[in-house]
Amino acid sequence: MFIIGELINGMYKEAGRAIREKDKSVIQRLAKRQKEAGADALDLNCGPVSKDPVLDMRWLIETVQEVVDMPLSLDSTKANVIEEGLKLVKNKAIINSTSADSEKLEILVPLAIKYNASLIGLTLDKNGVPQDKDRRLELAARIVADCQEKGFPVENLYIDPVVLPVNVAQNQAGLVLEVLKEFKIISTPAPKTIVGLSNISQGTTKRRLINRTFLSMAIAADLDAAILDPLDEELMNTLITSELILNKQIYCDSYLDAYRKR
Ligand code: THG
Repeated sequence: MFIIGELINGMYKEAGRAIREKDKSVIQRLAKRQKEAGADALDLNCGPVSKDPVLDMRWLIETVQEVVDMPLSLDSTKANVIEEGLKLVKNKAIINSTSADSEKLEILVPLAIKYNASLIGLTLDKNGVPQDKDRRLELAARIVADCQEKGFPVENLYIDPVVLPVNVAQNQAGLVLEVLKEFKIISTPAPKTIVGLSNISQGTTKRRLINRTFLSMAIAADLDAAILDPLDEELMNTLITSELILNKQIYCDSYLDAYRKR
């Protein structure tokens, strides 16, 4: 499982304040702690209320790169924020994200090629997030076809079915688990799959329990990557144990410690 740490996001109170006040130490601590906890990459998101997202994204990238050297996921709905960010990323970049809209694909697929970045494609368009599997598959196929046409390697494409909170869209979680497997038969080679895990529990009172239960099920549905909170220790233990049970890690009595020491 490729783990993208979600904590540097203006949606969080602590990170939001640090971004507004340009408080480097808070962001740098979040970067180092997520890496130590097992993150393979860090998601950077200025948050919904950023007044100058280009400036904030540049500041986040530079601040994080002073203390860690790892792939960075540039999380913004604005293509120009991603484009300006890509110029600064030293390690690998992940574009988070494009939708299935042609205006987005026309800009972001060529940028992914130019910067040798990975690309996350959300199965949504101007009409919003589809509520059924067929429409999600159709939008995923549109993104895959566009990448193939433009010469972007589909192995570097992550399809995201867009996870909705279980308290407002309870029937969607099961559909997302099913469609994760179906994305794999769109093309050969297949695209990879990813979810924003914490979406599933937003607004609920049992957030961590819901997150780790859903993650375990998604791993059983062959999920390749997740944006999640790597500081949630029970979540990380569930992730490692799920991979063990699916024979993706070798069993020993101390498998949790062995995984962490890799
Ligand atoms: N797919 C992709 N990218 C994504 C998402 C996705 N990026 C953003 C998001 N979804 C994943 N990251 C988060 C980060 C925080 C929360 C949820 C998902 C979250 N935050 C608390 C809340 O809103 O309740 C903040 C509260 C606090 O201050 O503690 O839940 O799906 N490609």
